[in-house]
Amino acid sequence: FAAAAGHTSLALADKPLTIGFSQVGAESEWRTANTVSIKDAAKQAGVNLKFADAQQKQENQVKAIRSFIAQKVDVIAFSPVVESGWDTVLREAKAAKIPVILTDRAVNVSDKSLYVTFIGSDFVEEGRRAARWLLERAKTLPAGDINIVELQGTVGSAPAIDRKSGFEQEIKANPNLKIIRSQTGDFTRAKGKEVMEAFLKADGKKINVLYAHNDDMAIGAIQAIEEAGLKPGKDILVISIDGVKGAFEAMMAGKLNVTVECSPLLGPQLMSIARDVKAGKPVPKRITTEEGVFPAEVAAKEFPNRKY
Ligand code: GYE
Repeated sequence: FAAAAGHTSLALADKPLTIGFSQVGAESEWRTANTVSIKDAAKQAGVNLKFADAQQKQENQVKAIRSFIAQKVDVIAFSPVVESGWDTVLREAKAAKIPVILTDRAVNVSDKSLYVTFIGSDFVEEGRRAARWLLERAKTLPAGDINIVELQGTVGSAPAIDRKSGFEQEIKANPNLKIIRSQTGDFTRAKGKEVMEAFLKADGKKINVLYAHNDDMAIGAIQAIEEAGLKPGKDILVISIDGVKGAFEAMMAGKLNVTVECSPLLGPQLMSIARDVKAGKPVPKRITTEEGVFPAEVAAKEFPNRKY
């Protein structure tokens, strides 16, 4: 061992950064792409990544974070499934002097020093963008009420809360736009389909527009619309958020009208910020992802450029 001592100290100096990451789950195409991005970026950056999938359950995330604290990781990062209920475990991380980075979703804590930074999209703006597309489209529709049904994301999650409020703020500009039903589909295809079936049973032909908080729920709902003998994209306009490949395919098939982009490719940014945090460099408290809006008309042209 003595002979190897020199190597050992070198290895210690180069000790790779260890990040404990608690992921929400695998509920959507978005989430799968996000996980791939984080794992790939960690590999590329030589980061030792401890990855835990919480299967959409906050209690599993709390457990994962506690285990990262026990393992004394350098940095804890996580995408909080819901906004509230994080104070205790984040205080434990702070007491252990382990910095916390939020990715993708925000938390609602009174003490903002419980996390160093939040990297992710502006979900309120995404909701506004979805509504703005509809406000424009509404100008071409016959006069009278435009009945909207809404598929919300996971109850209590930042994207569900914010996408709802951004959309509602904006559609007020046209009093004919009315949300007649709104229910959660938990960001999954299966639930999106199930809830849309219930909407169709209740209101059938009255429904003019579906606003889904993510593409997966929209894709599930499209199936329900077709099974009900209606044409998604025509009889019922379909608006969603994320911009995953499945959404572009649905647009090219004429079944989805628009998707508002929300990028899951947060891995590289997370690795470089984690390094800065570990090195004691100051980082911005909020890092907002830049994204666009893709209506069906540009889907075929944009499809080859899509990375998720
Ligand atoms: O829109 C949805 C996913 O938090 C932005 O979570 C993310 C959302 C995304 O399941 O597809």
